[in-house]
Amino acid sequence: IERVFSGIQPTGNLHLGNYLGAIVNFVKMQETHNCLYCVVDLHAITVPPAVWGGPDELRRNIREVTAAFIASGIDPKKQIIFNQSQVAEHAELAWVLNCIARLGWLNRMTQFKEKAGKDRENVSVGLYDYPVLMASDILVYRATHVPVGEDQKQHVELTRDIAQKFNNDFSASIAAQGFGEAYFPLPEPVITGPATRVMSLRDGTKKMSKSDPSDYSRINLTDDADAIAQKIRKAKTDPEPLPSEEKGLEPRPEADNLVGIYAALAGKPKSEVLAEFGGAQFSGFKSNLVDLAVSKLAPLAAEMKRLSGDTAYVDSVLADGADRARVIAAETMTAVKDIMGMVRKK
Ligand code: AQP
Repeated sequence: IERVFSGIQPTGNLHLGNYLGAIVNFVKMQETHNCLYCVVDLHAITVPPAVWGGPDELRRNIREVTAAFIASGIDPKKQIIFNQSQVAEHAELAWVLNCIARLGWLNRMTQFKEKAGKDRENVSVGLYDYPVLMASDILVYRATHVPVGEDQKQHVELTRDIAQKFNNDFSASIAAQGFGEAYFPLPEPVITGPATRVMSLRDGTKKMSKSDPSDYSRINLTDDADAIAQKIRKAKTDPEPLPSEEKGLEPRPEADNLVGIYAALAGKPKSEVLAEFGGAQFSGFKSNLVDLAVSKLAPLAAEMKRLSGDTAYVDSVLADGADRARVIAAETMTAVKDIMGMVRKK
Protein backbone atom coordinates (compact mmCIF):
# COMPACT_ATOMS: atom_id res chain seq x y z
CA ILE A 1 0.00 0.00 0.00
CA GLU A 2 1.02 3.57 -0.57
CA ARG A 3 1.18 5.58 2.61
CA VAL A 4 1.74 9.30 3.02
CA PHE A 5 3.45 10.94 5.99
CA SER A 6 4.24 14.59 6.50
CA GLY A 7 4.62 17.00 9.39
CA ILE A 8 4.55 20.65 10.37
CA GLN A 9 6.33 22.17 13.33
CA PRO A 10 4.21 23.93 15.97
CA THR A 11 6.53 26.92 16.11
CA GLY A 12 3.91 29.64 15.52
CA ASN A 13 3.27 31.94 12.56
CA LEU A 14 1.95 29.25 10.23
CA HIS A 15 2.16 30.97 6.85
CA LEU A 16 1.18 30.88 3.20
CA GLY A 17 4.39 28.96 2.34
CA ASN A 18 3.44 26.14 4.71
CA TYR A 19 -0.05 26.17 3.22
CA LEU A 20 0.79 26.22 -0.49
CA GLY A 21 4.02 24.21 -0.25
CA ALA A 22 2.67 21.51 2.04
CA ILE A 23 -0.91 21.60 3.37
CA VAL A 24 -2.63 22.02 -0.03
CA ASN A 25 -0.88 18.83 -1.19
CA PHE A 26 -1.81 17.06 2.08
CA VAL A 27 -5.46 17.76 1.27
CA LYS A 28 -5.12 16.50 -2.31
CA MET A 29 -3.31 13.30 -1.39
CA GLN A 30 -6.02 12.19 1.02
CA GLU A 31 -8.18 11.39 -2.02
CA THR A 32 -5.78 8.68 -3.22
CA HIS A 33 -3.66 7.60 -0.23
CA ASN A 34 -3.76 6.63 3.42
CA CYS A 35 -2.28 9.65 5.14
CA LEU A 36 -0.70 10.53 8.45
CA TYR A 37 -0.32 14.25 9.15
CA CYS A 38 1.71 15.05 12.20
CA VAL A 39 2.27 18.09 14.37
CA VAL A 40 5.97 17.57 15.02
CA ASP A 41 6.35 18.95 18.52
CA LEU A 42 9.57 17.02 19.21
CA HIS A 43 11.11 18.89 16.28
CA ALA A 44 9.88 22.26 17.57
CA ILE A 45 11.95 21.96 20.76
CA THR A 46 15.28 21.66 18.91
CA VAL A 47 15.66 25.45 19.15
CA PRO A 48 15.86 27.23 22.56
CA PRO A 49 12.61 27.63 24.59
CA ALA A 50 12.86 31.39 24.13
CA VAL A 51 12.45 30.73 20.39
CA TRP A 52 9.70 28.10 20.48
CA GLY A 53 7.96 30.09 23.16
CA GLY A 54 7.74 27.84 26.23
CA PRO A 55 4.99 25.47 27.43
CA ASP A 56 1.90 27.70 27.04
CA GLU A 57 2.93 28.78 23.57
CA LEU A 58 3.73 25.19 22.51
CA ARG A 59 0.30 23.97 23.63
CA ARG A 60 -1.33 26.84 21.72
CA ASN A 61 0.74 26.21 18.59
CA ILE A 62 0.10 22.45 18.56
CA ARG A 63 -3.62 23.15 18.62
CA GLU A 64 -3.26 25.84 15.98
CA VAL A 65 -1.49 23.54 13.48
CA THR A 66 -4.11 20.87 14.17
CA ALA A 67 -6.84 23.45 13.54
CA ALA A 68 -5.11 24.41 10.26
CA PHE A 69 -5.10 20.78 9.11
CA ILE A 70 -8.79 20.35 9.84
CA ALA A 71 -9.85 23.79 8.54
CA SER A 72 -7.97 23.13 5.27
CA GLY A 73 -10.09 20.06 4.67
CA ILE A 74 -8.14 17.09 6.01
CA ASP A 75 -10.68 14.63 7.36
CA PRO A 76 -9.54 13.47 10.82
CA LYS A 77 -11.86 10.45 10.69
CA LYS A 78 -10.52 9.09 7.40
CA GLN A 79 -6.90 10.18 7.86
CA ILE A 80 -4.66 10.30 10.91
CA ILE A 81 -3.94 13.69 12.49
CA PHE A 82 -1.79 13.57 15.63
CA ASN A 83 1.13 15.10 17.47
CA GLN A 84 4.49 13.38 17.46
CA SER A 85 5.16 13.30 21.22
CA GLN A 86 2.08 11.10 21.80
CA VAL A 87 3.67 8.25 19.84
CA ALA A 88 6.86 7.24 21.66
CA GLU A 89 8.01 5.04 18.78
CA HIS A 90 9.18 8.13 16.82
CA ALA A 91 11.90 8.75 19.39
CA GLU A 92 12.60 5.06 19.85
CA LEU A 93 13.21 4.39 16.16
CA ALA A 94 15.23 7.62 15.93
CA TRP A 95 17.77 6.08 18.31
CA VAL A 96 18.15 3.02 16.11
CA LEU A 97 18.48 5.22 13.01
CA ASN A 98 21.10 7.35 14.81
CA CYS A 99 23.20 4.21 14.81
CA ILE A 100 22.62 3.73 11.05
CA ALA A 101 23.10 7.33 9.81
CA ARG A 102 26.69 8.50 9.28
CA LEU A 103 28.11 11.72 10.71
CA GLY A 104 29.28 12.74 7.24
CA TRP A 105 25.71 12.55 5.94
CA LEU A 106 24.40 14.89 8.63
CA ASN A 107 27.31 17.27 8.09
CA ARG A 108 25.99 17.92 4.59
CA MET A 109 22.53 19.09 5.70
CA THR A 110 22.08 22.67 4.52
CA GLN A 111 19.16 23.45 6.86
CA PHE A 112 21.37 22.71 9.88
CA LYS A 113 24.09 24.96 8.52
CA GLU A 114 21.58 27.77 7.97
CA LYS A 115 19.86 27.39 11.33
CA ALA A 116 23.06 26.89 13.35
CA GLY A 117 24.72 29.91 11.76
CA LYS A 118 28.08 30.88 13.22
CA ASP A 119 27.34 29.84 16.80
CA ARG A 120 27.62 26.08 16.18
CA GLU A 121 29.03 25.19 19.59
CA ASN A 122 25.89 26.52 21.21
CA VAL A 123 23.05 24.85 19.28
CA SER A 124 21.29 21.80 20.69
CA VAL A 125 22.32 18.27 19.79
CA GLY A 126 18.66 17.88 18.79
CA LEU A 127 18.98 20.50 16.06
CA TYR A 128 21.85 18.52 14.55
CA ASP A 129 19.91 15.27 14.86
CA TYR A 130 16.68 16.79 13.48
CA PRO A 131 16.96 15.01 10.08
CA VAL A 132 17.32 11.58 11.74
CA LEU A 133 14.17 12.17 13.81
CA MET A 134 12.45 13.19 10.57
CA ALA A 135 13.64 9.96 8.93
CA SER A 136 12.17 8.10 11.88
CA ASP A 137 8.83 9.95 11.56
CA ILE A 138 8.56 8.73 7.97
CA LEU A 139 10.01 5.23 8.32
CA VAL A 140 8.13 4.29 11.49
CA TYR A 141 5.03 4.22 9.24
CA ARG A 142 6.97 2.78 6.29
CA ALA A 143 5.56 5.73 4.33
CA THR A 144 6.09 5.74 0.57
CA HIS A 145 5.30 9.41 -0.18
CA VAL A 146 6.23 12.59 1.65
CA PRO A 147 4.58 15.83 0.45
CA VAL A 148 6.88 18.73 1.39
CA GLY A 149 8.10 22.12 0.22
CA GLU A 150 11.33 22.34 -1.79
CA ASP A 151 13.39 23.14 1.34
CA GLN A 152 12.76 19.67 2.79
CA LYS A 153 13.94 17.69 -0.26
CA GLN A 154 17.42 17.05 1.16
CA HIS A 155 15.96 15.62 4.37
CA VAL A 156 13.76 13.18 2.46
CA GLU A 157 16.79 12.13 0.41
CA LEU A 158 18.68 11.48 3.65
CA THR A 159 15.73 9.36 4.81
CA ARG A 160 16.11 7.25 1.67
CA ASP A 161 19.84 6.79 2.38
CA ILE A 162 19.13 5.72 5.96
CA ALA A 163 16.40 3.28 4.84
CA GLN A 164 18.67 1.84 2.17
CA LYS A 165 21.55 1.33 4.60
CA PHE A 166 19.27 -0.39 7.11
CA ASN A 167 17.97 -2.67 4.35
CA ASN A 168 21.54 -3.46 3.23
CA ASP A 169 23.09 -3.89 6.69
CA PHE A 170 20.40 -6.35 7.76
CA SER A 171 19.41 -7.90 4.43
CA ALA A 172 19.95 -11.50 5.59
CA SER A 173 17.94 -11.02 8.77
CA ILE A 174 15.20 -9.13 6.91
CA ALA A 175 14.81 -12.13 4.60
CA ALA A 176 15.02 -14.61 7.51
CA GLN A 177 12.24 -12.74 9.35
CA GLY A 178 10.03 -13.10 6.27
CA PHE A 179 10.14 -9.49 5.05
CA GLY A 180 11.67 -10.28 1.66
CA GLU A 181 14.45 -8.20 0.16
CA ALA A 182 13.90 -4.89 1.96
CA TYR A 183 12.06 -3.83 5.09
CA PHE A 184 11.82 -0.07 4.63
CA PRO A 185 10.45 1.37 1.37
CA LEU A 186 12.51 4.26 -0.02
CA PRO A 187 10.12 7.22 0.39
CA GLU A 188 9.56 9.66 -2.48
CA PRO A 189 9.41 13.39 -1.84
CA VAL A 190 6.26 14.85 -3.43
CA ILE A 191 7.09 18.44 -4.37
CA THR A 192 4.41 19.71 -6.73
CA GLY A 193 2.42 22.78 -7.68
CA PRO A 194 3.39 26.32 -8.66
CA ALA A 195 4.42 27.30 -5.09
CA THR A 196 6.87 24.70 -3.78
CA ARG A 197 9.07 27.53 -2.52
CA VAL A 198 7.10 30.63 -1.55
CA MET A 199 9.42 33.58 -1.04
CA SER A 200 9.35 36.47 1.43
CA LEU A 201 7.09 39.36 0.40
CA ARG A 202 9.92 41.75 1.32
CA ASP A 203 12.75 39.97 -0.50
CA GLY A 204 12.18 37.59 -3.40
CA THR A 205 15.48 35.81 -2.79
CA LYS A 206 14.60 34.68 0.77
CA LYS A 207 12.17 31.88 1.68
CA MET A 208 8.93 32.92 3.39
CA SER A 209 9.57 31.70 6.91
CA LYS A 210 8.05 31.57 10.37
CA SER A 211 11.16 33.01 11.95
CA ASP A 212 11.50 36.13 9.75
CA PRO A 213 11.32 39.05 12.21
CA SER A 214 9.21 41.09 9.77
CA ASP A 215 5.53 40.18 9.84
CA TYR A 216 5.24 41.90 6.45
CA SER A 217 7.47 39.20 4.95
CA ARG A 218 4.72 36.59 5.22
CA ILE A 219 0.97 36.08 5.12
CA ASN A 220 0.04 34.23 8.30
CA LEU A 221 -2.81 31.76 8.06
CA THR A 222 -4.42 33.61 10.96
CA ASP A 223 -4.32 37.01 9.19
CA ASP A 224 -7.68 38.69 8.60
CA ALA A 225 -8.76 40.26 5.29
CA ASP A 226 -7.29 43.69 6.13
CA ALA A 227 -3.89 42.28 7.07
CA ILE A 228 -3.77 40.11 3.92
CA ALA A 229 -4.64 43.10 1.72
CA GLN A 230 -2.11 45.39 3.38
CA LYS A 231 0.72 42.87 3.11
CA ILE A 232 0.06 42.17 -0.59
CA ARG A 233 -0.18 45.89 -1.40
CA LYS A 234 3.14 46.52 0.37
CA ALA A 235 4.86 43.47 -1.18
CA LYS A 236 8.07 44.33 -3.00
CA THR A 237 7.84 44.40 -6.82
CA ASP A 238 9.80 45.87 -9.70
CA PRO A 239 8.62 48.72 -11.96
CA GLU A 240 8.02 46.64 -15.13
CA PRO A 241 4.58 45.34 -16.14
CA LEU A 242 3.96 41.58 -15.89
CA PRO A 243 5.45 39.50 -18.71
CA SER A 244 3.20 37.31 -20.85
CA GLU A 245 5.44 34.24 -20.69
CA GLU A 246 7.11 32.33 -17.87
CA LYS A 247 10.64 32.93 -19.11
CA GLY A 248 10.04 36.65 -18.58
CA LEU A 249 9.82 35.93 -14.82
CA GLU A 250 13.25 34.35 -14.52
CA PRO A 251 15.30 37.41 -13.60
CA ARG A 252 12.43 38.86 -11.51
CA PRO A 253 12.14 36.96 -8.20
CA GLU A 254 9.45 39.16 -6.61
CA ALA A 255 7.25 39.06 -9.72
CA ASP A 256 7.79 35.31 -10.02
CA ASN A 257 6.77 34.85 -6.39
CA LEU A 258 3.51 36.81 -6.64
CA VAL A 259 2.54 35.07 -9.87
CA GLY A 260 3.32 31.70 -8.25
CA ILE A 261 1.16 32.57 -5.25
CA TYR A 262 -1.70 33.64 -7.52
CA ALA A 263 -1.38 30.45 -9.59
CA ALA A 264 -1.33 28.20 -6.52
CA LEU A 265 -4.34 29.91 -4.93
CA ALA A 266 -6.27 29.79 -8.22
CA GLY A 267 -5.25 26.16 -8.83
CA LYS A 268 -3.83 26.87 -12.30
CA PRO A 269 -0.34 26.93 -13.83
CA LYS A 270 1.69 30.16 -13.93
CA SER A 271 1.45 30.21 -17.74
CA GLU A 272 -2.34 30.65 -17.51
CA VAL A 273 -1.99 33.48 -15.01
CA LEU A 274 0.45 35.24 -17.32
CA ALA A 275 -1.80 34.69 -20.33
CA GLU A 276 -4.45 36.60 -18.37
CA PHE A 277 -2.30 39.34 -16.78
CA GLY A 278 0.67 39.72 -19.19
CA GLY A 279 1.25 43.44 -19.83
CA ALA A 280 -0.70 44.53 -16.71
CA GLN A 281 0.83 46.82 -14.07
CA PHE A 282 1.46 45.40 -10.61
CA SER A 283 -1.08 47.69 -8.97
CA GLY A 284 -3.88 46.06 -10.98
CA PHE A 285 -2.50 42.55 -10.56
CA LYS A 286 -2.14 43.04 -6.81
CA SER A 287 -5.81 44.07 -6.50
CA ASN A 288 -6.80 40.81 -8.16
CA LEU A 289 -4.38 38.89 -5.94
CA VAL A 290 -5.85 40.54 -2.82
CA ASP A 291 -9.38 39.48 -3.84
CA LEU A 292 -8.28 35.92 -4.57
CA ALA A 293 -6.17 35.58 -1.41
CA VAL A 294 -8.88 37.00 0.82
CA SER A 295 -11.53 34.74 -0.72
CA LYS A 296 -9.38 31.65 -0.10
CA LEU A 297 -7.63 32.52 3.14
CA ALA A 298 -10.08 34.57 5.21
CA PRO A 299 -12.58 31.68 5.63
CA LEU A 300 -9.65 29.41 6.54
CA ALA A 301 -8.50 31.88 9.22
CA ALA A 302 -12.03 32.13 10.61
CA GLU A 303 -12.42 28.35 10.80
CA MET A 304 -8.98 27.99 12.40
CA LYS A 305 -9.96 30.55 15.02
CA ARG A 306 -13.20 28.72 15.75
CA LEU A 307 -11.45 25.33 16.05
CA SER A 308 -8.56 26.71 18.12
CA GLY A 309 -11.16 27.81 20.68
CA ASP A 310 -12.58 24.29 20.87
CA THR A 311 -9.62 22.70 22.63
CA ALA A 312 -11.65 19.69 23.80
CA TYR A 313 -12.41 18.75 20.19
CA VAL A 314 -8.90 19.44 18.89
CA ASP A 315 -7.30 17.44 21.71
CA SER A 316 -9.67 14.54 21.05
CA VAL A 317 -8.66 14.51 17.36
CA LEU A 318 -4.98 14.35 18.39
CA ALA A 319 -5.57 11.60 20.97
CA ASP A 320 -7.61 9.50 18.55
CA GLY A 321 -5.05 10.02 15.77
CA ALA A 322 -2.20 9.08 18.10
CA ASP A 323 -3.99 5.87 19.13
CA ARG A 324 -4.32 4.86 15.48
CA ALA A 325 -0.78 5.93 14.56
CA ARG A 326 0.68 4.00 17.51
CA VAL A 327 -0.71 0.71 16.21
CA ILE A 328 1.27 1.06 12.96
CA ALA A 329 4.38 2.43 14.67
CA ALA A 330 4.45 -0.34 17.28
CA GLU A 331 4.31 -2.97 14.54
CA THR A 332 7.35 -1.38 12.87
CA MET A 333 9.32 -1.25 16.13
CA THR A 334 8.59 -4.91 16.79
CA ALA A 335 9.83 -5.83 13.31
CA VAL A 336 12.94 -3.64 13.67
CA LYS A 337 13.78 -5.29 16.99
CA ASP A 338 13.32 -8.77 15.52
CA ILE A 339 15.43 -7.87 12.48
CA MET A 340 18.24 -6.49 14.65
CA GLY A 341 18.17 -9.35 17.16
CA MET A 342 16.79 -7.59 20.21
CA VAL A 343 15.12 -10.13 22.47
CA ARG A 344 11.53 -9.26 23.45
CA LYS A 345 8.51 -10.87 25.09
CA LYS A 346 6.53 -12.85 22.52
N1 AQP B 1 8.39 29.26 2.03
C1 AQP B 1 7.92 28.02 1.84
N2 AQP B 1 7.44 27.64 0.63
C2 AQP B 1 6.96 26.38 0.44
N3 AQP B 1 6.90 25.46 1.40
C3 AQP B 1 7.36 25.79 2.63
N4 AQP B 1 7.45 25.11 3.79
C4 AQP B 1 7.99 25.90 4.74
N5 AQP B 1 8.27 27.10 4.23
C5 AQP B 1 7.89 27.08 2.92
C6 AQP B 1 6.99 23.73 3.96
O1 AQP B 1 6.09 23.70 5.05
C7 AQP B 1 6.21 22.43 5.69
C8 AQP B 1 6.33 22.60 7.16
O2 AQP B 1 7.46 23.35 7.49
P1 AQP B 1 8.01 23.25 8.96
O3 AQP B 1 7.15 23.96 9.89
O4 AQP B 1 8.22 21.87 9.35
O5 AQP B 1 9.44 23.84 8.91
P2 AQP B 1 10.21 24.91 8.12
O6 AQP B 1 10.44 24.47 6.73
O7 AQP B 1 11.40 25.14 8.92
O8 AQP B 1 9.26 26.19 8.16
P3 AQP B 1 9.74 27.67 8.17
O9 AQP B 1 8.58 28.53 8.03
O10 AQP B 1 10.81 27.89 7.17
O11 AQP B 1 10.32 27.86 9.62
P4 AQP B 1 11.69 28.51 10.05
O12 AQP B 1 11.48 29.96 9.97
O13 AQP B 1 11.86 28.01 11.44
O14 AQP B 1 12.76 28.05 9.10
C9 AQP B 1 7.41 21.72 5.06
O15 AQP B 1 6.94 20.76 4.13
C10 AQP B 1 8.14 22.82 4.36
O16 AQP B 1 8.83 22.35 3.22
